[in-house]
Amino acid sequence: MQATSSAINASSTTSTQVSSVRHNWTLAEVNALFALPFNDLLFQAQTVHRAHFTPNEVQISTLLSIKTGACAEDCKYCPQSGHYNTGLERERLLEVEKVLTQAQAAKDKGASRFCMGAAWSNPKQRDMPYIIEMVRGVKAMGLETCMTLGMLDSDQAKTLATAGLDYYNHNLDTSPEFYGEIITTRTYQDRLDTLSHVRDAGMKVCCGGIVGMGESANDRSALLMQLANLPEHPQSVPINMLVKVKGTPLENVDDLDAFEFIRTIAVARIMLPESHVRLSAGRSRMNEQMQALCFFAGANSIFYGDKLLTTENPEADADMLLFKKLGINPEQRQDVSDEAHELALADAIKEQQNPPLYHAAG
Ligand code: SAM
Ligand code: DTB
Ligand code: SF4
Repeated sequence: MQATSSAINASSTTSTQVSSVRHNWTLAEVNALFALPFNDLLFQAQTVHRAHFTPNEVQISTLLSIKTGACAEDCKYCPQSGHYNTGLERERLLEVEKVLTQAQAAKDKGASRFCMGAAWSNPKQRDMPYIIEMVRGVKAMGLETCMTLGMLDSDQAKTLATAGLDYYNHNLDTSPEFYGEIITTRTYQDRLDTLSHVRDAGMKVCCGGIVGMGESANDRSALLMQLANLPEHPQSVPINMLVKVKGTPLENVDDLDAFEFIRTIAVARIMLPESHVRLSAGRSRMNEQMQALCFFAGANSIFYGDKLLTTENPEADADMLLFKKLGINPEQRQDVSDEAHELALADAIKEQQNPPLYHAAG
């Protein structure tokens, strides 16, 4: 990609200017950042990063699939969609006790946040008591909690917030223009509505997307523009590289150029200066040097543990070794202490003394 004259203007903008939190990005401005010479872009991203975060710290989250496969949605990238035959073994909602055992193992391995994901379009009311027990139990262990359960209505968002859920993950996935090529069973607006329920309920938002799905460079810019122009920047922004799974419609899509991926991280860092940018799915196919460049470009969060939801992730030991080589330290959890959370914690500790719930429904 060649540097254009507008890109040169973006390059000469001072880091103070580019690092302010803005919600009025234009596509031309985002494209100009992407078009910067690689070193100029990475230098700018690293400068913004250092203005907002402790350098050499990376937040680590561990994922668990609490309900696997047979999803009603038709997301073309997803091994869990019931529309495609990926040979994935379906699993009903896990028992609360099993989830807590996994959370403890993640904590023992050093994770500060535990993210629970379900292959649902949206949670059903009958599932909510179990979900709430999971949030309370994981919180009581001193871990931050995150869930991704599909669309939420405003009551469900409030219920989860009251139970003490810290983060809700719901991705925009791609640009509004490319979205219809990837998902037909729910709209972009449905996603924006869920995000607004999550924000209104007072939870932190984890929202990002996937690249490498055959989208154009303009689509990547438009996705970042959507994220940065939300009423509040998501506190956490996962940038996933498509994991190509056999049986999904995207299994044979062309690889995205590695530099284009690193540029996407850098532009995200500049546009979302106060957000944690997560180097998310796809790390298993990235070598150490590529991951190191992503950290230099401003990624400061990863999924940690040898499995994402259903696909592989680097071994935890390999990640710790990489951190050691790079002088990176895992970020300590940021303490959240509001009244609702304190109450949830006390409740959870009390409920730990009662027998756990077992779930029969799917
Ligand atoms: N079912 C819920 C939903 O979609 O809202 C939550 C779980 S879903 C698996 C969470 C996110 O995982 C998706 O929005 C997508 O961004 C990401 N994801 C799923 N399959 C992926 C793949 N093959 N490669 C990269 N990211 C993927
Ligand atoms: C996100 O943005 N990426 C994670 C998490 N949020 C839930 C999921 C990645 C899933 C990759 C495919 C799989 O393992 O099933
Ligand atoms: Fe279902 Fe989520 Fe996969 Fe889409 S991404 S098919 S909603 S599990």
